[in-house]
Amino acid sequence: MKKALLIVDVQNDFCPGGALAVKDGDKIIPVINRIMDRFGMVISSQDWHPADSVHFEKWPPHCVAGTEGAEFHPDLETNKIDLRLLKGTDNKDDGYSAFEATNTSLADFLRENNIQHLYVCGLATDYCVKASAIDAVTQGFHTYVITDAIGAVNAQPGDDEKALHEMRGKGCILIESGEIQ
Ligand code: VGL
Ligand code: ZN
Repeated sequence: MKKALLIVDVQNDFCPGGALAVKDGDKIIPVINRIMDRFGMVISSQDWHPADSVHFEKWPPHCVAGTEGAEFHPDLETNKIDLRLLKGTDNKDDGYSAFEATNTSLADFLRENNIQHLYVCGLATDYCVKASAIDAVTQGFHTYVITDAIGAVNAQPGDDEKALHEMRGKGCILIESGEIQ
């Protein structure tokens, strides 16, 4: 069984002090650093928006391409990342899912590398983690969401629970980091 870890948007702007901060978003980073070695393949995604993106009609400006806010959080062990995906790069595109990355096709990459099991962690549970995990299931991958390595925007209270429920309903398997073989 070949498995990959997908680290969604662990970027400065989604961590405390950032433009669209997830509460305690940085607390998941030690968990992610600890589990990376259990995967033969580690893939990251980054929100990478142009400054004039229509996406900023819905959200405060965040993760503008090339800015400090779009960089990985400095605590993330980026030397272990094999593939860096960029998404939301078009000014008409929200790009919530890592499967919408514009520099590489994630689905093609996984198939070419014979990876059938995708483990998803990162930020944010109720947007990009959810969109990525649901796309993964829809594209036929066995998809796991690591519940102690994700964090939600929670624009409305309970959005995190709703997202977990939705992902499970679509066929994602919710697991904790300690359960990963
Ligand atoms: C995200 C809102 C807007 C995310 C990205 O990474 O979950 N959320 N852009
Ligand atoms: Zn965004």
